[in-house]
Formats: sequence, C-alpha cells, structure tokens
Amino acid sequence: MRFSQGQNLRQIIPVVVTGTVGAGKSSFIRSVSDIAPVDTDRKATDETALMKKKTTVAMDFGRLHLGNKISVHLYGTPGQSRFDFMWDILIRRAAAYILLVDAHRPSDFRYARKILSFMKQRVNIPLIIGLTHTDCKGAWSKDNVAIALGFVDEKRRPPIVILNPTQRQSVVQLLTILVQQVLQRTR
Ligand SMILES: Nc1nc2c(ncn2[C@@H]2O[C@H](COP(=O)(O)OP(=O)(O)OP(=O)(O)O)[C@@H](O)[C@H]2O)c(=O)[nH]1
Ligand SMILES: [Mg+2]
Repeated sequence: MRFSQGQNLRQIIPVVVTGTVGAGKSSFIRSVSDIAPVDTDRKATDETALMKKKTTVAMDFGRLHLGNKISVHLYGTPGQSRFDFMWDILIRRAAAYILLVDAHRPSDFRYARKILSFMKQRVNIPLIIGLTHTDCKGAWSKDNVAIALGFVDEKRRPPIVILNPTQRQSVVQLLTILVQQVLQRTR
C-alpha cells in the first residue's frame, strides 16, 4: 500500500483505464482529473487516422481525490496493440482496472476480448467494464455486448456499466464503486 506525501496522508489507489481504440480512455481521465492530466496523444498515421486525428502512444495520467483519504491515480493505456508493452507495464502496478468498450463498434468486440485476456493473464484484481458511445447510432445493448465479450452467464460476469467518459459525474460514480471493491479486498 502506498501513501501520498504531504500533510494529508491519502492512500494511493492506482487504477488502469484500458480498452479499444477511441473508446474514450483519454476522455475518461481528462474529465475527472483534478490536476492537469498528462497525455501522450500524437497524430494518428495508420488505420486509426480514419477514425480519429490523434491517438495515445504511451499513457495518460491523471489524479482524483475521493473524500479526504483516497487518491486515485489513473493510468490510461494506448488503444493500439502495437503499444501493448505499455499495457503490460501499467497493469502490473494496478489495484483495479476498467475496460472501456465502444458499444457502437461491434467490429472491435473481438479486440476488447483480446485486451481482457491479456490483462487476466497478468492480474486478478477488481474490474469494471464501461460501455461507451451508447448514445451513438447502432450501439449494441449491454446484454448483447456481454455475450459478444464471452460472458454468457449473467451471474458470473464482471459489472458492466453504461457511461459517457466525457461526463465527469458518471466517471466519478464508476470510480467510487471500483475503489469500494479495492478497499473491501484490503480490509
Ligand atoms: N458520443 C460520444 N462520444 C464519446 C463517448 N466517449 C468518448 N467519446 C468521444 O470519442 C472520441 C475518442 O475519445 P478518446 O478519449 O480520445 O479515446 P481513447 O480511448 O483515448 O482513444 P485511443 O487513445 O486512440 O485509443 C472523443 O472525441 C470523445 O469525445 C461517448 O460515450 N459518447
Ligand atoms: Mg487515448
């Protein structure tokens, strides 16, 4: 367990935000961080350029204080698998993680599964799946995405939450649930 420096000792909870390309990882961190977030977004030059102008190439970093005891450190991964060495570095120091899946890009669901299995091979820590872009045309329902990700039995799947990463309130809510899960484990 790590604590932050300074007068107010806060327990640091490192949380990784991972997921498919363009799912909203950088937005997630940007909308809740109470310090200026660090991003490594660079001009996209490959097939990602068809979808968005910039993509994360190393990591995002942000910080959110919850109450006066907890400091959530947020590490966003790149979406592209050519940077999966960063997924490996970041997940190994995480206390929990979030997998963001863009609900209106079914062609990416198989890739989301790949990320999930990459993480599960390395850690056994609390996980929440965040469904994004549910406001966009063609978005799949939560249950159908769950099945596409391989979770056939509803009782044995991780929590799946609908959120818009650009909206602070829904991001804070999700992080609060995740932090409670981490604290329950360490008590
Ligand atoms: N309509 C809508 N737009 C969203 C939602 N989530 C994210 N976006 C938008 O999607 C775009 C991509 O978001 P980013 O935060 O850059 O995605 P990312 O996961 O960091 O992408 P990479 O680093 O390239 O993998 C941005 O324009 C966001 O504003 C959502 O739930 N609904
Ligand atoms: Mg990003």
